[in-house]
Amino acid sequence: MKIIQVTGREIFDSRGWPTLACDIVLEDGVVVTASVPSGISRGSYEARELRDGGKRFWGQGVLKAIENLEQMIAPVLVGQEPSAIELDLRLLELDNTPNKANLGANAMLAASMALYRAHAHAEKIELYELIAYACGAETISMPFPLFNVINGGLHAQNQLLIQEFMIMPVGMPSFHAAMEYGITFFHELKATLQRRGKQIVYGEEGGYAPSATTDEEALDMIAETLERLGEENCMIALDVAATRFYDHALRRYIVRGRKTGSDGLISWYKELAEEYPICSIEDGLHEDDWAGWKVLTAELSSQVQIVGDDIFATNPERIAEGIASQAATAAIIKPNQIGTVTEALQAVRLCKTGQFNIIISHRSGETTDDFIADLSVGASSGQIKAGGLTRGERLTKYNRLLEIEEALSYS
Ligand code: 2PG
Ligand code: MG
Repeated sequence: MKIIQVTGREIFDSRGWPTLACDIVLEDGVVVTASVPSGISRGSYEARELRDGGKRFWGQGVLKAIENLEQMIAPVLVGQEPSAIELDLRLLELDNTPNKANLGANAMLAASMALYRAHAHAEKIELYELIAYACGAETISMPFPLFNVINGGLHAQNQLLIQEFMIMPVGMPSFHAAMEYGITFFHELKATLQRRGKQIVYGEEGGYAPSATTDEEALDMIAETLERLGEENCMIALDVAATRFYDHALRRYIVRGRKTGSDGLISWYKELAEEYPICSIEDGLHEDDWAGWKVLTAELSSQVQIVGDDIFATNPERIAEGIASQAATAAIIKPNQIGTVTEALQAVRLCKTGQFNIIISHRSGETTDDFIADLSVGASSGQIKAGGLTRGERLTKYNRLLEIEEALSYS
């Protein structure tokens, strides 16, 4: 089943910015499609997303990336069997840069995701089965979801420092049950917000974005809702996204107008973990603060999962360093931070060998592509964060997980 055509298309993401879709046409006439997301709170170690520059869409167009896809990537793929890993490796050779600066990580990832879909189709298997095979895994499992219920930081127009307040239903018998809890919580949280006179506003990732004067106020509203629903079934997870408020010139974090070092933030996290049922803290410190990360992990990891996002950027080399130096206990995996699905799977395998937990993650600018749902099942990642419980581009990932769980229950 050979590839007969590869084309790209400029589409628009959940924030109304251009992004890229790739269509691969196979010999049997089937067309598989994939589209790539884009983040706002991006780390500096992420692979390079190619944007056009110039005036059109304030420089954000992706026509150059499409040109690369059609003029440089397509000739490598057309006429070949859609063997995803092999072709991803060919694309890496073709790009031949450490950060995808030649072809563009967006052009490469669109092709890579579409290749995985084409490969699964050619083998007549599900995408998550192909991913499990590519991970060398014999079994698969459904992930625990981290639902983003309150948005702050760069994802909302409010005063909250912390970017994502998430809930993680635990001890649930199934993904369906976790989803039922999440949805119920989300509607109950709306009632809590309304009772406190908050306007119902949504953030970039489909959680609420209330005006709250402190992060503790947001946590109180979540805790109050948890109490009503039975808190023994649910924990709180945070993505602080601290890279954003680190001032490199001052070498200090700027927290509500006050300067602090990593020690100040670590003490704050300890207090929060005492006060609230927090099970996970992502990007508690900035992407270069390796010394601080080691202290954070030493002091808090017995109680809380310490998750690296910007610091690792789904880069196997950086994750290996994180494992070796005990700078965290978990890594976020976002395929567009590294540029190909095959490298994201390498990162997954590395985490497993090094006993790091894994959270497969969406981006704030998303499309309706549900690839990461299959990725989380095939890679048996254990955890996934795909945003809040409104907005189609978020729900499509959760709904695909419901579909997979149902299919697995019949097999
Ligand atoms: C994050 C992500 C996704 P963004 O920091 O984890 O939630 O945000 O896509 O804006 O980088
Ligand atoms: Mg993050």
